[in-house]
Amino acid sequence: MGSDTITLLSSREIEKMRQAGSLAAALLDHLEPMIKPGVSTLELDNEAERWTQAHGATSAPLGYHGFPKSICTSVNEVVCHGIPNGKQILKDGDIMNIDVTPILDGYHGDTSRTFFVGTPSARAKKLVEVTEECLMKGIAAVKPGGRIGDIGAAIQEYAEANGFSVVRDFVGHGINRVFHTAPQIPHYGKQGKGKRLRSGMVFTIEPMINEGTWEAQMLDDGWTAITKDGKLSAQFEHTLAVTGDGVEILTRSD
Ligand code: EYF
Ligand code: CO
Repeated sequence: MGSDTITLLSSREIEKMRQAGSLAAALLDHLEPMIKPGVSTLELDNEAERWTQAHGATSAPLGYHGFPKSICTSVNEVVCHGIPNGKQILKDGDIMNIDVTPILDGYHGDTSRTFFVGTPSARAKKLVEVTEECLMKGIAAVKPGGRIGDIGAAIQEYAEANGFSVVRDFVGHGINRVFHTAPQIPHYGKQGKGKRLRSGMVFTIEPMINEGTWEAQMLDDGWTAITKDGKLSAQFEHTLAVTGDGVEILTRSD
C-alpha cells in the first residue's frame, strides 16, 4: 500500500481505537497529580510504563525509530519529543507537555496535554489556554466532505490572532494499527485546500504553538525539537475519527 493511501476504518476498528484512546486519556489523568516541583521527568516515564503494562498495553514510543523512553516530556522551550531524564527536575512555573501513545490490542491511542508545574506566569497561562483552544477549533473544522486545509486554517487563524505562531515542522498524522500513516495534518494552511475528509478516517490533530517564532531546531540528541528563539512552546493532541456527520474524539477523558 502506498504511503499516501488513506485507510478508512470499519466501525469494529474504530471501537478498538476508542478503547486505546480511552486508555491514553486515562494515562494522562493518572500522571497529572504527579506533576509537581521536584519531580523528575524520568519518574513520570517510569510510572507511565508501569501503568501501561498493568493495563495490558505497551508504549508505542519506546524503541520507535530507536526512541529511548515510553513517553515524551517537553518542558518550556521544547516543542516536542523531549526525552525523560532523571536529571531534569520540574520547577515551579514550568510548563510541560506529556505525550503518550499506548498500544492496546494492536491499536494506538495518541494524546498529549500541556500541564502547569505549580503556578504559571500570565504569559505561559495564555499560551497554554490558546493552544488548547487551537486544538478544539481544529477539531470543530472536521466533517465529512470538508478538506484537510480547513483544520490548519482554523488553528492558524486563532493562534496568530492571539499573537502566537504555529510550528511547521511537525504535523498530525493518520493512526490505526500503525503509529504514523497518511494523511498528514498540517496545523496551518488554507480553508478549502487539501484532501477531502471522509467518514472512517482516523488521525491526530496536535498543534504546537509558540510564544515567538514558529521556527524549531533539533538538539544534538537527534530527538528533541526546541524553539529557535528559546521562547515557550505548548501542545495539545487528540486522536479523532471522522464520522457520518462530524467528528468523534477518541482520546477524550471521562
Ligand atoms: C526519526 C521520532 C522520530 N513521534 C511521534 C519518533 O506522539 C507522538 N506524536 O504525537 C510521537 C512520539 C514519538 C515519535 C516518539 C518517538 N517518535 C521523534 C523525533 C525524531 C524522530 O526522527
Ligand atoms: Co502524540
